[in-house]
Formats: sequence, structure tokens, C-alpha cells
Amino acid sequence: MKFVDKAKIHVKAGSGGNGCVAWRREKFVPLGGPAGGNGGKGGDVILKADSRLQTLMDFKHKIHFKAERGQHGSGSNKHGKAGEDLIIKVPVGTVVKDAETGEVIADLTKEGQEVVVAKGGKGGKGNAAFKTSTNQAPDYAEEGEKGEERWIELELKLLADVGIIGFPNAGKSTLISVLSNARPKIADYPFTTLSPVLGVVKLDIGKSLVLADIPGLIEGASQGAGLGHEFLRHIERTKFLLHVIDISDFREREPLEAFEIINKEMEQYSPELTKKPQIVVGNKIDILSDKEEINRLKKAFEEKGYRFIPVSLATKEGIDELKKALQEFYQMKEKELEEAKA
Ligand SMILES: Nc1nc2c(ncn2[C@@H]2O[C@H](COP(=O)(O)OP(=O)(O)OP(=O)(O)O)[C@@H](O)[C@H]2O)c(=O)[nH]1
Ligand SMILES: [Mg+2]
Repeated sequence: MKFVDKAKIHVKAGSGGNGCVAWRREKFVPLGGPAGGNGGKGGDVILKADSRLQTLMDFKHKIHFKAERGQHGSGSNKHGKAGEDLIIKVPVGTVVKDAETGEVIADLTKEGQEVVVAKGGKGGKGNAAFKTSTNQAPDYAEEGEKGEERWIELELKLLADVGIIGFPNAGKSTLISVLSNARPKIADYPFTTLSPVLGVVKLDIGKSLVLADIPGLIEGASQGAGLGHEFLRHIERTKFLLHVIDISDFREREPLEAFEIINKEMEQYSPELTKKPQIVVGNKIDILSDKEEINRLKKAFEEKGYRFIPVSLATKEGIDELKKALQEFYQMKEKELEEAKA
């Protein structure tokens, strides 16, 4: 399935039905009064978050959405029926913006959450509604109001607790497959992962964390190199990052330098991202010949204020320590994490 995380759609609410001009026509009532009914209200266009949807793919081809109009009023004081609302389902995590002004209309982060994006027009009043003591026979009625319409932008920002970042081939997808139920594609060439993958890690304390594996970043990603950096939006909501670095002999760059490059690219996307706490996961120690390198890196990262955990995702060495670190993190941020889920 193709992952689509941005869309632009046009929504148009139903117009209200017109009010009616009519007169009572009954036997033995020669001067029947006004009897024109009101028009019905037009239907709203509503967006609703649905956790069964994972992407905005449905909006690639269908971009126009229209709710039903209200029926016109009619004689004998019959009011027009209201138009039905149109409910459009979107994935949980969808941010809704007015396409023209860029204003955020809603952030649908909870299952079932709804927002009206175009309001249906009010129905017009029929002439019966205008009857007063001084005007017993109004011969006019109101037209229904037009339904609102506008272009809106949908942007999916996945809801995950922990983001996994790093260069291509560092082992990010291997990490999520070792820690969680997710089974993304893993291969020894760069840019294996083309769209974000979520996985749930069960912690020993009976709680769980949602991890997000994203495509690899490279130097210049903010200028469009590699897969660019747009996908970083999916870690914007995370509380914490696992930064995976290949520290084996076959790595292409010095690990501390790799770390700096990724952080620089993240900062270009949003300085907020670099403020998130990071744990450095030094991967592939099974093929690292100089084990002294581990101590050197541990010291260097700790001096920078980061926790460094050496692992081999291939042999599972160091995984227990990593899981423990995740658990400690959970306990540290428990209140925030629970609040986000509530
Ligand atoms: N020897 C060794 N190889 C590993 C280890 N972890 C991952 N690999 C290999 O490294 C390669 C890249 O792993 P991925 O998990 O696909 O890397 P990624 O970071 O997700 O890469 P992209 O999706 O391309 O950004 C694969 O061939 C893995 O089998 C490890 O601990 N030791
Ligand atoms: Mg990957």
C-alpha cells in the first residue's frame, strides 16, 4: 500500500432550502392566511478520525466533497427536510488546515474526534413565518443561505511515542523489528524504508510504547537529497528519539560526525526536533574488530550529555539494556504519555 500523508480537498456544505410563499386554501376559508413552510438546513461537511485508516490515500483521486442541500419549504406549512451531513473519515493524527490562510482548523488526534469543515446554510423562512399583527398576508419568503465551501489541506502526522532516526542502512528497521511487532523490509542497501512504519513495544512493567521507524536521512536532506526530510513530520509528536548509528568497521563515516550530520539536518526541518531527548544506539558491534572503540564512543557521547548503548541487532547483544532504557524513559515521562493517550 502506498503511503500518502498529504492531501488537498475541496469541501462544500449543502445550501439551505428556500422558504415558500403559499396560502391556505380551504373550503369555507375565503381569505386563508400565509402557509408557506421554511426551507431545511443544508448538510455540514464533517471530518472524523478513524483508526482503521492509515494513510490519506483515499484523497489522491477523490478531492471534491459535497453535502446534501436542504429541501425547499412548501405549502400547508410544510418545512423542507434538512440535508444530510457528509462525514469524511480520515486517519487519527490528521491535521486540518485552511488551504488559503494556512490556519489550523483542527488536529484530530483522538479516535472518533470530529470537526465541521463546512457549515450547511440555514433554511429560508416561508411567508407563514413573517405573519404579524400588522402584516397578516406577507407575500414574500427568504432564500436559503449558501453552504460554506473551501479548500482544505490534510496532513497526517503519525502518533508515536518514540522516533527512530539515523542514516540509511544504520539498522533502524532492524531495530523496530527486534523491539516490536512491526515487520518492515530490511536490506543492505540505502533507502530500503520509503514510508514510516509503526510498531508497539511491550515493556516489562505492563505498559507499551509506540515506535516509529522512518526513512534514512543523509547530508543535504533538507535541500532534497536522498528522500528529502518531509517524512520527519512523523516524529514531530514523539517524546523521545532513538538515534541509530552503524559503528562497525564498515561504516561510511565516523560515528560522532554521523550523529552531528543527522542533528543538523533535523534542525533544518525544525529546531524542536533536536530538543527531544535522544538515546544513541551504537549498532553492529558484532562486526566491530576494535572493541576499544565502544569505550571511546561511550565516553564521547556521554560528554555531550547523551546516553550511549552499544548493541548488535544481529546477535541481540545489548538489547536488554536498550529495553531497560526505554522502560526508564517511560517511567520518567509517564504522565505526559498517559495524557496523550487519554
Ligand atoms: N552485522 C550486522 N548487520 C546488521 C545489524 N543490524 C542491521 N544489520 C544489517 O544492516 C542492513 C541495513 O539494515 P536496515 O534495518 O534495513 O537499515 P535501515 O536503517 O532501516 O535502512 P534504511 O531503511 O535504508 O534507511 C541490513 O542488511 C541488516 O541486516 C547488526 O547488528 N549487525
Ligand atoms: Mg529501514
